Amino acid sequence: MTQPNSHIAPNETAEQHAAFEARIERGEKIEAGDWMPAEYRRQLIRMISQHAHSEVVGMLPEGEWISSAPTLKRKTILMAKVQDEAGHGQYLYHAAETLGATREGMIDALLTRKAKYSSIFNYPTMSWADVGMIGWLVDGAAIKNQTMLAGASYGPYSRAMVRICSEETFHHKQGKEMIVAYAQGTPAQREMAQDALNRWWWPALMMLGPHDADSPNTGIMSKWGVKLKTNDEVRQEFINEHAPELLEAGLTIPDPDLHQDADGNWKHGPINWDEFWAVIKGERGLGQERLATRQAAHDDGAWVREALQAYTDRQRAVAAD
Ligand code: FAQ
Repeated sequence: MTQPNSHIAPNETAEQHAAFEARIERGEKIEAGDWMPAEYRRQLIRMISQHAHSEVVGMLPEGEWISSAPTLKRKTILMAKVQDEAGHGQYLYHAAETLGATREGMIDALLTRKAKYSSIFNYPTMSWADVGMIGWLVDGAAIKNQTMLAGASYGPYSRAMVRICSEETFHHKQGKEMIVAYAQGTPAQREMAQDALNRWWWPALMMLGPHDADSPNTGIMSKWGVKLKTNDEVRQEFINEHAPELLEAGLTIPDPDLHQDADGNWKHGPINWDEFWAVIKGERGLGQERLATRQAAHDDGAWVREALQAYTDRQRAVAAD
């Protein structure tokens, strides 16, 4: 007996799904006006909007350090990086809007916790070295994931990823440059870099999502050509690149079980998934504070939205006359 396809909505047919999947199989991009299963649309809105929220909330941990940057050069670089993240949020909200999501709906979902954002941004930035470690590890993990997503089957998302990845590559380089300099600097700088690695290593591994066996969305997202690699595959790529580089910089990775296997893959010890889920739910870390900050920014921006609406209404009235 053939298994019924649970992703076929009542008003969809198996033939429509087969034609859609054949397009993906041929490597065609799905564009905004094309027919797509309702579940494909739902999954993309979920993932792209959460990605957009992550970019915007992701401005907060680093933004806190702009006024305390040690030199003018470092301050300018950090300001540019934080502004880039706002731009990434903007591209991604637009990509989700091509699927029918509204900006108001997405922001409301963020502020009411119906939508998630990346766990990594609920960790505090406790020293200046955290800014470098975020660039090296968090942007490093984000790039591994997003280079894969640049090949995603949905055209507007994949094209946004190409632009975002080129900017994230610069972020990654500046973070690595900063940490390597501190790791080879004064004893106090070395200690600051090591302390930052101790706190960011495990959250960086977690941000790439639960193990494949615990990832309910990977199956359908892989079948429909959105995720071209699984969470564990991307995590392995991330560790293989970053573990040897961190060790070469003279730092110690805070995982006593970390080792290279016969195939040359760096294998990590057990990840604390209880911490991961608690951080996402806002039970640990800065989840409550981050959302309160976003809520305040949203409230403060109400007059801008009202002014834009008034301007649009007036333009429409003039056009109607
Ligand atoms: N945090 O079934 P899966 C950045 C949720 S951007 C919170 O494996 P999926 C740039 C997941 O949503 C970083 N929640 O899910 C930057 C799902 O819940 P749902 C963000 C997480 O979607 C750098 C549930 O767990 N990147 O860093 C997390 O197949 C520096 C089950 O998980 C993206 O968003 C997590 N870490 O795979 C900015 C990329 N992991 O929605 C500033 C796009 C999982 O069913 C400074 N997203 N969950 O309620 C993705 O690639 C995927 O969504 C994954 C998760 C890989 C994150």
